[in-house]
Amino acid sequence: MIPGHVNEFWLEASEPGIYLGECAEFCGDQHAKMQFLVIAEEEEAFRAWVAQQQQPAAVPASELAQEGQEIFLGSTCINCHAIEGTGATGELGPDLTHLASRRTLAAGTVPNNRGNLGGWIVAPQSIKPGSLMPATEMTGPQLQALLAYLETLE
Ligand code: HEC
Ligand SMILES: [Cu+2]
Repeated sequence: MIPGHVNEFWLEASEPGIYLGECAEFCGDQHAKMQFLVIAEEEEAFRAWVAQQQQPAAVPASELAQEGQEIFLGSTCINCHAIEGTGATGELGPDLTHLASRRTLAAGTVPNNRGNLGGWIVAPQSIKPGSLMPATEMTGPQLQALLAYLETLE
């Protein structure tokens, strides 16, 4: 969160469960929208999750999702986002390789579903003013294809 400064911390959950974390120091406009979920699991389930998260993104199967991937790779998204297994290696924004497996978008701001994802892409500032993601203009059909692709990123 602080450019050039690496913070490390240790979380200890004594029982499996979902715990909500909050940024604890006022750090800017969207401080209230800086949450994170800690999902604590039994070791076996955790290891399976890690192995799954280390896989590159699956090649999209449907024609619509393939079209969406082309739109993603052909637009500014790749300046800021990486998707393992594709040519997208941007580092300014979150890695999207397993986007569809996340429960929320933009650091706990909204639930991760199709409506919020579409709204986020065309108008991130309306969901989180001051966010470092600019709006991307696209036609309705382009957005639908892009969403079909992003939803394959389990
Ligand atoms: C200039 C850099 C930039 C560009 C271009 C950009 N993004 Fe982002 N994106 C970001 C940043 C920074 C965030 C984190 C925003 C936050 O949480 O406040 C983000 C967040 C996201 C998220 C939420 C991810 C999560 O885990 O919460 C998605 C989905 C996303 N971007 C998709 C896209 C798509 C699709 C495009 C292209 C149409 C795109 N972005 C273009 C910088 C960018
Ligand atoms: Cu904060």
